[in-house]
Amino acid sequence: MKRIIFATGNEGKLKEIKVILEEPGVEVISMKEAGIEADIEENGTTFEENAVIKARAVAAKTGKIVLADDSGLEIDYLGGEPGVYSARYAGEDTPYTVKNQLLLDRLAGVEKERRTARFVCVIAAVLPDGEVITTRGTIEGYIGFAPAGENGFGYDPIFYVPEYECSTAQLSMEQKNALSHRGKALRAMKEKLQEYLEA
Ligand code: ITT
Repeated sequence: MKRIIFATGNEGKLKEIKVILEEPGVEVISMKEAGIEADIEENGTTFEENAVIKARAVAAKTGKIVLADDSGLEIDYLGGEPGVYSARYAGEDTPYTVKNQLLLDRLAGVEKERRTARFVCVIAAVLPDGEVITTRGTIEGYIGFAPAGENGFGYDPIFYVPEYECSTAQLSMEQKNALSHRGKALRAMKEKLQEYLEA
């Protein structure tokens, strides 16, 4: 059994990641499940930098392959905010009902055409020999006029996709994974790791 340690404390991400990466012979475990504690300071200025910081911090404590995800929501009307600060926007512990409403308020009166946004995800892998690989995925959409849906996590209730004209919180996990930033970045990573996973 190949075990991949995923350097994340975000349960919503972990659920999506397991569905995409796990297959017979490959198991994904969180750093908590691996018994690894790491206090990681995400002080990078890009998704790439932060993903590598997280994967390296955990890789330093194990000889196994470690993956990390750094992701966020870019809203064009707000100059790309909250971007790399998505988790910290309006305070790390502020509930997403509040964060989502704040963003909706900042877009009050803005018509649909100017509410364009995207989710971005960068996956970093640190291999046991120290080699670092990154992959990136995005999904284009727009900020809706009201939150909707109970699935997913974070900003999903306000992020709408033109493919379905509904929020990503209204999609099943399978539907979201097929289109999402994380799905795309993880599938690209899976391909790059194929050799390693088969070994
Ligand atoms: P880890 O660093 O422990 O993985 P985190 O939540 O702090 O967890 P990030 O620093 O990468 O992760 O922040 C990403 C934030 O972007 C996340 O907390 C959400 O607010 C938002 N986000 C990313 N992907 C999302 C998705 O698929 N749906 C909704 N919100 C998402």
